[in-house]
Amino acid sequence: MRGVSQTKSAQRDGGRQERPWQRICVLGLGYVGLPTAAALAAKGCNVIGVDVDSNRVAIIKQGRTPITEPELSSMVEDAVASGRLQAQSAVVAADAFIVAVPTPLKRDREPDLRHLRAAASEVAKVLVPNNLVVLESTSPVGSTEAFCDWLAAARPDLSFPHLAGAASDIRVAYSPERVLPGAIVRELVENDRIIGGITPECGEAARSLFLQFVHGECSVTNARTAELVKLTENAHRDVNIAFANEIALVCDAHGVDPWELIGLANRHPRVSVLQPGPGVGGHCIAVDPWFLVHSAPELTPIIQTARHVNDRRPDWVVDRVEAACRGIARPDIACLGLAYKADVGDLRESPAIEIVKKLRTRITGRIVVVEPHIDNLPVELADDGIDLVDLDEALEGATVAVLLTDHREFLEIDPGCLRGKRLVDTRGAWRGF
Ligand code: SAJ
Repeated sequence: MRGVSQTKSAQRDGGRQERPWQRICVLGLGYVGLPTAAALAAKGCNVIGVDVDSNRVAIIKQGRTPITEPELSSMVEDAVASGRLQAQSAVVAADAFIVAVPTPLKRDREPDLRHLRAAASEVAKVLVPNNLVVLESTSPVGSTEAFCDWLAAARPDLSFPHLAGAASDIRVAYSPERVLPGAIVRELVENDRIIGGITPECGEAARSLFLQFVHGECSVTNARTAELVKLTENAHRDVNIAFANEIALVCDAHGVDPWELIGLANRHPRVSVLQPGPGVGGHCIAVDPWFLVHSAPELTPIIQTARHVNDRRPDWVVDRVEAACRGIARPDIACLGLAYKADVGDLRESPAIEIVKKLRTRITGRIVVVEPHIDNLPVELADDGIDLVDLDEALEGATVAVLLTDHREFLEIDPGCLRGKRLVDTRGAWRGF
């Protein structure tokens, strides 16, 4: 493994001198690909953003963004208006390709690499010598080498680094995204980056590409290490959240407030417990640890247990709501928050959705949802006779209020509005009410 660490300005200057990346094709215009494309366009690159979703392409072509994320809409608007970001559905020839397509799980929790394969087949059609291809999608260890194999099979006329080494026609590297939804634009620029080259030359080429807009340090290593770093980061967070959730169960059994307890434990100089909650959502932390488990089931008991601990949280919340409803013939339940975490509108893998669905099957009464970041409920809830209402309406009639997401709006609720209601607080925000 190689590690490179330089001063930030030296990195950036070095990057510029090494290799100019003028025309860049970004495959996948989602939470990672679109901000990356816009950031490169803002630095003067000509960026072709490609997505298989024609709706998404049409929205971006108008200078709008299909993703709600601070600062992103003005960035995309400027990039499209300047002509430096062009959205389309076909992959075209470029100096460098950035692949940021989804890598979901199959039903049996096996990593589903079909979007990566499709990207390889499209990129292979337009490759020319000296091109650079960088994978950003969170992927199982060995995926970048597999990607090289797919490219090489499609283009026997070109040489690839996993076989030809430093002399290869094409450079291939892996550089995982690390951005936090809710702060993507800032973190894309400020965070340190890990860059794993198939060869050291591939790593350096990719580093010079990212130094066009990254202010954080760019550390170069090999592709396998970079793939495993990404999976380790998210599994680490999942395990630590599971620890907090487990401690919360113990607190409950002893009649102790878990948030007070964690606050006090964290005053120890070497303790940093995370926060318990209704479960782990989002498209990353609830998914990526399975990539590690799938590759080494016998070696990962802690990671697997953490996943199960976090996955059981929604049932625990439903039990708590049921207990709160005891003695009320037809409770009016206000569920506050549907997004997977505070101040975003992202509902993917949100435990709040599972909780509301289970409440519907277990409790006879009215259930309303407040989610300030969406205009319509997901079909699965709307079909279940659940209404999306505003905060005032929800609290007015509610006998039971359940806090599922700690959005700013809910933290600012006047305690008087909750008086007389039975409260289930899964985020520790209404303590003392
Ligand atoms: N959560 C808790 N307790 C906590 C922290 C989080 O219950 O103390 C819950 C949240 O409510 C949410 C889930 O965990 O449901 C995940 O939220 P998050 O804010 O921890 O992470 P994500 O999924 O939004 O973003 C993560 C980040 N990874 C790490 O912090 C290691 C981000 O940097 C990654 O880029 C992102 O995954 C990704 O795309 O992989």
